[in-house]
Amino acid sequence: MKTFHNPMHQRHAGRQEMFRGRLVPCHEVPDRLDFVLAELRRRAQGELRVPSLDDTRLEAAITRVHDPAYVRFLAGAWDEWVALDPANAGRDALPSVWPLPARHGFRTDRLPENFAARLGRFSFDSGSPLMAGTWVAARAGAACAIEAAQAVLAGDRAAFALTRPPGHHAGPDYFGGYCFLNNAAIAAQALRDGGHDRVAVLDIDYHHGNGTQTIFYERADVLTVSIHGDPRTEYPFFLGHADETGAGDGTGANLNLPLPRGTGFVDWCKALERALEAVDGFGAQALVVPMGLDTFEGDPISGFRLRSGDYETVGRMLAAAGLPTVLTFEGGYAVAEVGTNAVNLLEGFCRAA
Ligand code: OKP
Ligand code: ZN
Repeated sequence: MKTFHNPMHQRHAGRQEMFRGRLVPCHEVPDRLDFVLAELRRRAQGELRVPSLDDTRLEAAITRVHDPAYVRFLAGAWDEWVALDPANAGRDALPSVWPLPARHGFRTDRLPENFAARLGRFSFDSGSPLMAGTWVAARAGAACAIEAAQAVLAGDRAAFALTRPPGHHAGPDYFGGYCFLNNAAIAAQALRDGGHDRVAVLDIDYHHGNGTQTIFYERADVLTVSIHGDPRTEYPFFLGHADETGAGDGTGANLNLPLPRGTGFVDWCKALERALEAVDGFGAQALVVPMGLDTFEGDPISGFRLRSGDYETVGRMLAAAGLPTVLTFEGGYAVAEVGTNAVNLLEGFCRAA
């Protein structure tokens, strides 16, 4: 399996995120990706590629799922932040004020001039520091997702987009949950645009993929399925509930399988079987898997209990769907084990493919 990775990811290295009233060191660190890369090399798994997509095509693919005003904001955000105060060059930008659309009925087309206000307008939490290298890293990550989709469109059975920052929390016009561009959604759309009429996204990260769900919520051509910690107690709280099944044309094309904190592999697997049945029932021609490894028992911010060996089984089960598959790297914060777990999954997939 080809792995597309972005060396630019290193330039996104947030210092601190807001957690329970304090600024704490970021969990989403560059080492995560480098440990996966090292393990891929150590086990000689697949072929490593750096994307070479040109800017025009990249921009076009990104704006297929993200609002152009949001993309413009991200592209200029760091310069605006530093222009507020030269001392900001040594600090990350963290949002601190958010619009409340339901209560205020605010007009999404009226953008505040104030940068702090726009930072809130285009985000949903304070866990995602934006820094000098964020945009270049996020763009290079999206390029990996697009090239992975292109490899699959060209006939590869599967491809892996080894990206940072992650993507599945990023919505049409907002960042949050460490995510800026929704790599999985961009890949799914690239597969649609490349000729697959029906595409499924099966999100196996511990956290609900709220951004991906929202992007495709009213569409009949992309099924979104997610297995995750129950949002009644787990981040991102406001989406990911079992009764969210899609709307409009997309009615019936969203499936959430929330599980309680503490769930182990046996019950998690049952949910994966249900998810795969839904993918099959939908008649998907291609599959995108936002691949979070934060379901691991040793993950510092999550609550499921999968073990390292289980990921091989997960890979086999995903491959058994028999579909051209793009996998995108999402969560997984047990840094020392994330490489083993990721490559176990990829090897399981390759063995069963
Ligand atoms: C990203 B991914 C809120 C921070 C809460 C955010 C977790 C993001 C997980 N201030 N934690 O799905 O692995
Ligand atoms: Zn996660």
